[in-house]
Amino acid sequence: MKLIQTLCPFCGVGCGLEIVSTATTDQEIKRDEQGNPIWKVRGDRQHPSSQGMVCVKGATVTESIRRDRLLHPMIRETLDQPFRQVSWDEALNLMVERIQTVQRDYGSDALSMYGSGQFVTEDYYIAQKLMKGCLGTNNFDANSRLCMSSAVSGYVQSLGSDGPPCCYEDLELTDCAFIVGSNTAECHPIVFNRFAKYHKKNPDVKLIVVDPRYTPTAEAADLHLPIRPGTDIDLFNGIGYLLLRWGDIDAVFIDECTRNFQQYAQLLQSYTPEIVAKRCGITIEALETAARYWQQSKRILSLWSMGLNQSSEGTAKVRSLINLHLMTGQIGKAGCGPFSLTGQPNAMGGREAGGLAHLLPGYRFVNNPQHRAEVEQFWGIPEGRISPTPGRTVWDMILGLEQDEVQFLWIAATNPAVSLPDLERTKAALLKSPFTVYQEAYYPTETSAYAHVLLPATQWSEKTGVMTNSERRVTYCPGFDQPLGEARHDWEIFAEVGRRLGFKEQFAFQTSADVYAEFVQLTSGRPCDMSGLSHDRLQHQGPTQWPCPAGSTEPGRQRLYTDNHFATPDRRAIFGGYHSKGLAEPSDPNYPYVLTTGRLYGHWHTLTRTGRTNKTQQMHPDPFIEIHPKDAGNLGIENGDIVEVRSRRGSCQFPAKVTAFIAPGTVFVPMHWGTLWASDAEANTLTHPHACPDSRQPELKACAVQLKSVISHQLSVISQEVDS
Ligand SMILES: Nc1nc2c(c(=O)[nH]1)N[C@H]1C(S)=C(S)[C@@H](COP(=O)(O)OP(=O)(O)OC[C@H]3O[C@@H](n4cnc5c(=O)[nH]c(N)nc54)[C@H](O)[C@@H]3O)O[C@H]1N2
Ligand SMILES: Nc1nc2c(c(=O)[nH]1)N[C@H]1C(S)=C(S)[C@@H](COP(=O)(O)OP(=O)(O)OC[C@H]3O[C@@H](n4cnc5c(=O)[nH]c(N)nc54)[C@H](O)[C@@H]3O)O[C@H]1N2
Ligand code: SF4
Ligand SMILES: [Mo]
Repeated sequence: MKLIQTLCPFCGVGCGLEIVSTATTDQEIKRDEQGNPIWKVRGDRQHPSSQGMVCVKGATVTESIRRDRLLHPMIRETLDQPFRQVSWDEALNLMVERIQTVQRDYGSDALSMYGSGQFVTEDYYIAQKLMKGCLGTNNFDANSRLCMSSAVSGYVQSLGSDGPPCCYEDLELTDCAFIVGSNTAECHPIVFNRFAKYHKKNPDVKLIVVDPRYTPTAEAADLHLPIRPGTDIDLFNGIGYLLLRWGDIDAVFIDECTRNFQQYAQLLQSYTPEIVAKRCGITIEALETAARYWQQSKRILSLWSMGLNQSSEGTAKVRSLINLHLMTGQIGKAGCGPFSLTGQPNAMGGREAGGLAHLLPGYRFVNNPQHRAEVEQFWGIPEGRISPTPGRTVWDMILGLEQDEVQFLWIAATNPAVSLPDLERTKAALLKSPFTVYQEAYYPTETSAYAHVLLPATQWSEKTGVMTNSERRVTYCPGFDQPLGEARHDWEIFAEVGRRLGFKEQFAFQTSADVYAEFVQLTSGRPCDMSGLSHDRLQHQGPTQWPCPAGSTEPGRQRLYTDNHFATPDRRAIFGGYHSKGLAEPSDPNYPYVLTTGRLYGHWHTLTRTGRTNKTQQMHPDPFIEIHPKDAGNLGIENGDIVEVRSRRGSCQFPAKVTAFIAPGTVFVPMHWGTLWASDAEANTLTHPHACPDSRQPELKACAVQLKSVISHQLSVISQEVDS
């Protein structure tokens, strides 16, 4: 029996999987009609993060991984031509020539790369070494910009460094989980299961869920606060006000371990329960109950994700939540702390490896001269090669295409023609791109229509690398299946282009273990120190949390800041008090509803895998819009009617799901369906790109829309009957 231990390639929970084949020889492996091996998947009981549990996505992952794959490099001169298959040599030569021409004629900043939290750490490291180190432009950004960047900037500004301080064991040690803007039950199911089991067994343990929707997560809550979208800062400040008034603060911790409390306390004065309850659209009693849970809990664990991060004031929201932990001393101890749940399987690894336009490996920053000098020296590149200015965020790349400033765009492991905001504008910009390379596992995706060059990439199961999950745990993921067609590993493609551009020494790697070995050296002495890790150690010791410095015999550290020393220069955490500016695009009489967008349990993002998996496709076959019965009644909309939803940027049509699970005045649309899977149902046709000034993360969670019933359900049933 062949047994492979690896990590689930879907969400940031990072569950351990065991891939099992009962065959003893290659000939005996069971295969489907296309001759692809059929693997059995089960949870890995030895993986400390998931302890043998998996959700439907992990359990069914192998069904889709060999369907509709991109097999060969393809090129075309213009987007209206068909692709023609070419050799790797021809595709790479074309790219290298083009990079050199663009550099000569426009400068390095006309080059941009847009990557993904679905890279392994080795892919990330090589991609940004190529762009930032060798080509001298910081224009490397990742889809984590749409996902985690507010958590990063919130942690950095409040605690001095990125890095979630908590671990999953805290889920089973807390007195109260405060879940904000996270549908954990559907999006981080195994994190949710670990807490839910413990919650059920311990009636004194509380769960507060803050979400404008009554989600499956909210269903399990002792207290659900269905706040108006975008009012989280008011809520946090309202809780802070009450804790301060009741005297339930940790004065010693505040005094010895923090800065700026006085300003924060001053700011809280205007957050009386009356004002806060009104702004948030909840009752004073509900607000007070939430504050009581905070008051009575010795250990309170906040969990958040996109409901806070995807906001034009995402950093302020994250910091306002961290303030509550600082004022109560609820950090650096078992069972408590501000715990950001990462979205993608290796968005954490991306942060470590310098995978955003303002970062360098080892939690360094491009605008820090010392950080640049350290990295330049280590890479053996001339002093001053790394630019001191943060590169283009992904939205800046779109603007750069509009203004002819981006001349070469390289997209890998993400599907921006579905997932970026203001999709009509995004698509128009992509259409205008003089040269786009798209490095993908599948064909087609919505983005392949905008590519001049398609490069076939291997994906999970075929490539070896490491990924870090939300609790800072690093897992070795071996390649256990043959690459399909001519697909190559992402990091190998980046390295090959680097060598062809003349950087032979910088990209002289033989294996991904070599890449990892180089990368971890750059983390030495940094907050995310992984210098003690290697592929070999991870294979033998199993999944390990960082920090894990070289020479240390510790098996990795569970929690950060246990000594109450933070990563700021004076080692104190910093209160950052904010008044909310509200939504970037609030509703108004013309666009009277707030649209929010998000995810469903069985589907993953743009459906490249879960759309090709029977079980998940059957779970959620079609897009829909959730509307509260009151709103539906006012508009004459009934369940199943086709509703036209219009924002200032475009319109879509969805079947209505009339449900009290959404707050009145708010509507919800899943983000999953692009043009290949449904017509006129792309959530991002409606969304806008206004972003947080600090994290530059767009407000994908709220825009103003109008609704109109276009086809009544009754009529559509009749017309279907007539048709047949
Ligand atoms: N099944 C599944 N799981 C996934 C993914 C997937 O595609 N499918 N993707 C992964 C990725 S990359 C990510 S980033 C995570 C995302 O994980 P989550 O953030 O949990 O998922 P979302 O559904 O995007 O949004 C969460 C909730 O935010 C709420 N919300 C909207 N506006 C506000 C607000 O103003 N305040 C508050 N408090 N809440 C608000 C929404 O109603 C929604 O229920 O999931 C990961 N896991
Ligand atoms: N309206 C709205 N929009 C959103 C969000 C939202 O909540 N609402 N959420 C945002 C967030 S948090 C995220 S993370 C993004 C996600 O958005 P995307 O990144 O666009 O979504 P995915 O479908 O995960 O795209 C990943 C692509 O990589 C390919 N792939 C998988 N593995 C590999 C590999 O190893 N190598 C290569 N080269 N390709 C690979 C897959 O086939 C797929 O096409 O969406 C964002 N957009
Ligand atoms: S919870 Fe996330 S990591 Fe775990 S099996 Fe499900 S999708 Fe995979
Ligand atoms: Mo994400």
